[in-house]
Parts: sequence; C-alpha cells; structure tokens
Amino acid sequence: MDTDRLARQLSAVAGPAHVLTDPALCASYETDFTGRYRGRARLVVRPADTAQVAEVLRLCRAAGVPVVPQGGNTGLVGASVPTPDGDEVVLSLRRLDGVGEVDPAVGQVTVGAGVVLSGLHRHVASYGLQFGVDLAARDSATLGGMIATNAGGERVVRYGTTRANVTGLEAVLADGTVLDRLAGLPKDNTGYDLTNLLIGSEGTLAVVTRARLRLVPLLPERVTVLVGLGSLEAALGLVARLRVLDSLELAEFFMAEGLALVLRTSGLPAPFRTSYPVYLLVECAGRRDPAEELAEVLHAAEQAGELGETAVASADADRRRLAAYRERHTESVNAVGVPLKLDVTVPHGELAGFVADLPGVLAGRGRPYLFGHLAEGNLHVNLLEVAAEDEDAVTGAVLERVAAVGGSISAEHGVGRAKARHLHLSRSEAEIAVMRSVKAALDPGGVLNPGAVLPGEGTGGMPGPGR
Ligand code: 2HG
Ligand code: ZN
Repeated sequence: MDTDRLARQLSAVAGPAHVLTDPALCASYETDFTGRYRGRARLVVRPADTAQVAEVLRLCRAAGVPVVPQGGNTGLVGASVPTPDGDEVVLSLRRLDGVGEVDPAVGQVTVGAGVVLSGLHRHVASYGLQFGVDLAARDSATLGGMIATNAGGERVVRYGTTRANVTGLEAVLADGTVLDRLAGLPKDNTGYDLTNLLIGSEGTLAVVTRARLRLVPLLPERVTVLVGLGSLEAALGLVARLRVLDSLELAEFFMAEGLALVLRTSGLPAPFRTSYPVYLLVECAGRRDPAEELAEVLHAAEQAGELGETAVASADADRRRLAAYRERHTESVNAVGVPLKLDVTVPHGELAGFVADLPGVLAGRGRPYLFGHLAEGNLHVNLLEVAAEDEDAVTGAVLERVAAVGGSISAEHGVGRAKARHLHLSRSEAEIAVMRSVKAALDPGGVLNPGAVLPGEGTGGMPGPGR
C-alpha cells in the first residue's frame, strides 16, 4: 500500500494536522512507557470522533493496512505500539476526550475513549460519586485503554476490575461498523454480552470509542496505613484479617529491595526507623471514619506478634505520602534500567512458596523487584539486569512456574505481544480455538492489532526491546 496515498485519504477524514508521518512527531507513539517495546509506524492518525474512527478503519481495511489502537500508551505488554516493520497505522484515541453529564439517577456517565482517568475522577467527584477503578498511572491512562486491557489497579478488592465498572460501550469494528450499547440499562438480558466480549480484548476485536461507566458513592472518610512486616506469610495473614472490613479498599505490598530503590531514586525519607522484609499499604474508606475498625484489626494482629512498625494517615497529603512508597515502584525501576515485566496472579495459598522459590527459578538471571496487589494475589515481578539472551528463558521459567501452581500469566496488564506465545499456559487449546473463531468473525482481515493476544497472528512479530 502506498503510504502517501493512505495519508492523503486519512487527512481528508481527520484533517492534515492529525495525520503524522514525520518520524520526530511519531516517536512518542512508537515507544512504550518502559522503553522496552519500540516500533515504527507507517503513520499516526488522530481522529476526533466515532465517525472519523469508523472511516479511518474502513480505509485501512480496504488498503489491507494493520491498525494498532492506542490510548495513553501506558500499556506494559507491547500491545499499543507498532511493530518494527513500519507496516502499521497507529490509531490514537486521545482526541475522543469528551465527558458527558453524570446521571445521578442511575449513577452513570458516558465518556470518550481518550478521557484520562484522573480527569474522570475530578469530574464525577463534584456529584458525590467516584469511578471504582484507580491506578498509579491515573494521570496518563485513558479509559479506552483501561477498557481494552480490563485494567485492575488498586481497588479491585472492593470494586472489581474495569469490567465490573462498565455498563456499556460504543465500539467500531474493523470494517467501520459502529456497535452502540451505551444505554447503560441496569438489567438487560438480550443475547450475547458484546460489551464484555470487547472488554479486555486489547484492540484485537474492535476499537472502543465511548463507554458508559458505573459510578459508586464517593466515600469522604479515609484512612491509610503502612505496615512493616517480618514475612510475606505475615502480610497474607494480615490481609486475611482485613477482609472482614467492609471499608477495605486496597491491600498493596512491596518488599525491602523495592523500597530501597524507591528511596534512592525519589529522595523520599524512609518510612520507619527499621527496614522490614515486607510492607503492606492498606486503605479503608467509608461514610463514617473507618480508622477505629482498622485499628482494631491492627491491634489484634499486633497482639499476635505479627506486626512491625505502622504509620497511619488520614489527611489527604499524608495518605498520598504513604501511598507514594508503593506507587513509585514502577518509575523507580524504570529510572535505573529497562525492566522485564511479568504480571502474574498466584493463588494465595501458593504465594509465599512461589516467592521463596523465585531465586531458584531465576538462577541468577536478573535482579527481582516484587510488588503489587496482595489482596488479589497479583504480583508484579519486575526484573532488572536480565541479559538479552536470557529474557525468553527467564520469562518462560517464571510463567511456567505460575501455571504449575494454578496462577495466571497475566493478572491485569493483558497478553499483548509480549505474552501471546505463552497464552497456552493459562488458556486451554479449546479456549484458544474459540478465541480464534471470535477474532475471525469480527476481524476477518486480521487488521486489528495483529500479533496481540493470539499467538502466531499478524505480520510484524514483537516490537523490539528498547536497548
Ligand atoms: C502498578 O500496579 C501497575 O503499579 C504497574 O500495574 C506495575 O510496573 C509494574 O510492573
Ligand atoms: Zn498493578
């Protein structure tokens, strides 16, 4: 396909200012946030609305040109950047950033795919409501990308993943057909649930353009606690005690090595006088101050000799200061190298053993930093200093161990191109066959994000490691 011709056609749709071919302008769309996945786009197109997205897809499909949809480009599995072969069009949804009026009667709002999460939080707070999903990348991640990956984040224990907080979608199929399920009816059992099919499909089945979101009450009283603990078993024991609290919003963990790195790269002061092997960040929220019920649980754990030091905060600035020790792990790891990231779920009963066995599985290949969402058994295994020639073997060894203990090879970041080869570790042959049938039905030309999710699809292979 002649790129100049396609660029002219797309310019007629989105306007020449929104079709980028200059390498300098395309660069930020071609590299992921970690610098690991780098590719080259044929061009970048930035449509303004659903009709333009539909026309862009129709033209690309007619030209046989693959399309990589992109939101805030905060993805971590190489699904939102093009491959190195320069074949794909990057379809940026960021200009679809309209936010509708909140409907207080049903507690819902309709947003464009390009709306940034922190902007949504601010918008709905004035109605006394909030969106249940929150995550560290809130200032860049877009709702479209979060829906495409079924983002989890920090409050899954209370509000579920993105899937549980979306009541309907508008999305465009590869041939330009627009599917509109934005009515947001709380009860609607009319056939197959296409909204849920598209959530988590990573841009391989359709391009999400708008979403109808479920909102929950904004809880005014919050308390955050950081606890130092002697072991992962102790942290898991504390999570079990905390689960009885209705007010529990999050239980996040990190370890001594990760904290040391955060302190070194951020300049934050150490939270405690002593260093602990494991730290748990807990937050509770309610209409009434949850501090007392949280203190009761912590007291019981302390009596049982399970706790080290604790730091408690209720004022917003103090709570954010405690949360920063956990939330700044990603940027701290990135500040010192290009990490190999594995995002896994391990059943709670297997977690401590999995972590204890990890050094043996790695066999000296890479320096691990572990942190994540302990309430869900979701470990972010970040590995620095893995030699390029060891990356495949290390990835395979860790993910095989995860599968062997009954976990998932992707907890919340998705499969992307990075994990497509390993999909069989978490999904059966029969399931993958059904997924292929669905893909073939919705995108028979295979133009939507080829190579992501399903192994052996597409033209370009993996975007290259950025080193
Ligand atoms: C988080 O929980 C994100 O902070 C990023 O999912 C995790 O950097 C990572 O590996
Ligand atoms: Zn996470």
